Amino acid sequence: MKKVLITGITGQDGSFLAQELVQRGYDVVGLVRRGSTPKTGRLDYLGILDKVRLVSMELTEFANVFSVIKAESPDLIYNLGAQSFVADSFDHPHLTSEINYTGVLNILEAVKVLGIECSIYQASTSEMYGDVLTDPQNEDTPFNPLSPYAVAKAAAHHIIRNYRFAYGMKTSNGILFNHESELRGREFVTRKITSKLASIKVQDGPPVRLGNLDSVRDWGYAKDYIKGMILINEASQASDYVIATNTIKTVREFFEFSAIAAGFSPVFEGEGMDEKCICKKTSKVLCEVDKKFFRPSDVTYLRGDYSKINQELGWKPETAFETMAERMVLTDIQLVESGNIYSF
Ligand code: NAP
Ligand code: G4F
Repeated sequence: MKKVLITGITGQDGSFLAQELVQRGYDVVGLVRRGSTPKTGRLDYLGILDKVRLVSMELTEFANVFSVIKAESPDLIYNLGAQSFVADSFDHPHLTSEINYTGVLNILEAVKVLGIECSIYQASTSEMYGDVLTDPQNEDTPFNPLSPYAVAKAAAHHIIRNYRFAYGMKTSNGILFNHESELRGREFVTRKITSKLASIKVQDGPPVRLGNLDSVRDWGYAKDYIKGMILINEASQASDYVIATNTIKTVREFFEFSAIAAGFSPVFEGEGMDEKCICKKTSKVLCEVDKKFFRPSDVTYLRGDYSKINQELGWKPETAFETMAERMVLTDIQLVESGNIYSF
């Protein structure tokens, strides 16, 4: 039985990946950092908390990373642990760099020094393309990052390639475009929208306050992307691959689809900071613009070309945008209605 180490197992991708690997019969070890409360809500929700082994590990502590990798001697590592919220990286650039870059270097050095034969997958990101230099973006598109998060991830991307070329290590980058789900963190715009629409619907909650409604993303469904990660880490040759849908929507469109799925009749009116979304049936204000949610510099357009992974490894997206938005909002309505408070 192959042993897999997953950093970031408590997050959206880590829990879906653990679920998929448990179903496929792997020995799954999840690395978690201590907090004042357990953060295993997603693993619990998926019913796999008792099917994985959790080990304490802080990515920024080299000695800790080294001893855990030495003790576990894994066949595969998925490095999904990160300070993953772009907006937060402007307030915590040092911390973001320590976790998102130095943490990766810690794993690479530990595996190199220990001489362990293992495949390493790094969670790279479309944010590295920043102010995009081609459309769509693929593996050859130069990076032009616009946040401390993206700068740290770009450095991590390069060090993963460097250890592949310099030491022949089996290290791959998955350059994933935004992917969402019912397990997405509530600070990201999609889940913020679906969870707040659910509270408007069920509890007559306040309008959703958002930043740039014109921002464009290539949004896919997280469970589809997990399958791509596994294909990358298990491929015979290490390489770098874009995972995306090659379709785009604005934040405004995501809001509209979700509001319709929740049973509202959304109409946007006004412009700029005065733009609002009203429900035609009830005249209730569903969304307002708030300058607090604009970033010092923002990535306003992303669209990924996934031809390489499609041709070489046979991956393609399976879930339509509308299906994903509907699934998210209906799950959030059900969570609010049942008073079921999971810690995610
Ligand atoms: P997420 O839900 O925010 O999960 C992040 C995980 O990293 C959590 O388990 C978190 O643990 C852990 N973590 C944070 N700091 C850590 C540290 N210092 N030491 C150990 N673990 C730490 O993120 P996600 O959406 O699943 O994304 C997974 C990865 O893919 C991230 O690296 C992200 O940057 C990258 N990515 C995501 C997307 C996307 O659209 N979702 C796209 C491209 C790339 P706690 O539970 O303790 O906070
Ligand atoms: O949902 P977001 O916070 O995701 P963002 O910044 O694209 O980052 C996510 O995807 C990356 C892949 O490209 C990952 F690497 C990263 O870890 C993370 O998973 O914001 C999406 C867009 C931005 O342009 C933002 O300015 O939505 C815009 N937006 C508008 N109003 C908002 C809001 N974003 C958030 N979080 N909250 C708002 O109220």
